[in-house]
Amino acid sequence: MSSVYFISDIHIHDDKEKKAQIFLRFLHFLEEQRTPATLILGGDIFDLWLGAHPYFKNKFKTIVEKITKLVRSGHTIYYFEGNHDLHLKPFWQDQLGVKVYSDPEFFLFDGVVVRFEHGDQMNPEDRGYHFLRWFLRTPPLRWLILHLPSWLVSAIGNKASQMSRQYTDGLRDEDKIREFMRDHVHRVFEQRPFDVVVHGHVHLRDDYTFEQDAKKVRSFNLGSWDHDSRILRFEHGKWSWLDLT
Ligand SMILES: [Mn+2]
Repeated sequence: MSSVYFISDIHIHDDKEKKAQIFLRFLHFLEEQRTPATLILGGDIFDLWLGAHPYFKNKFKTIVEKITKLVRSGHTIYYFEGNHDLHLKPFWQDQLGVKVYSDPEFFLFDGVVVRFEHGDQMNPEDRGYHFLRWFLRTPPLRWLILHLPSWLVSAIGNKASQMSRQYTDGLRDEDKIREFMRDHVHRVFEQRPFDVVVHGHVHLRDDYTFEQDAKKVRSFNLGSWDHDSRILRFEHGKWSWLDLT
């Protein structure tokens, strides 16, 4: 099968910043490949994207145009909602043809069972966030986010995004993050096994191999684009990091 690429947590603020340019260069590289690829956008690609508002479509116009071209030329793109980009279906799925997920999903790539999730449900102690996640996805809130005027949504969203960042920065005990991340992986493996699990959200790049139920399992965290720009690639049965920095 063709190559599969996993990207998350770029946190793009606008089309012109360096991270956005690197991402666009990568999308351009995909466009030039002879065989269509599979691209998994793992959430928090944008620092803020809510619903289908023209505000976001205009702000990230060049990226949207590039993704539209990729879908039209046969590439498969999946978008997992993060905690900075949500209620994506009306625009990203219904208009652009990108399949949107808001929960973990299983894929079969070259006979390898891969579980993907954004990763915002990995920390069981994070009860406040789990409530917020549920609340933001209830029908009334969904309706509000989709129908409030763009300026109001972006104002509220920017504030929420700031708070979320302060929260993430405040929690930089890397050993602790690694611990709850790996605990989570063992726990979900018991619910439904896989060969590889890929996640993002905690901004801590990780490549962890373990054995469970006599099976060798691998877990990747995609890290963030704060210091470098890496993409995880699955090609010809092998996993590797692609450094775009
Ligand atoms: Mn996140």
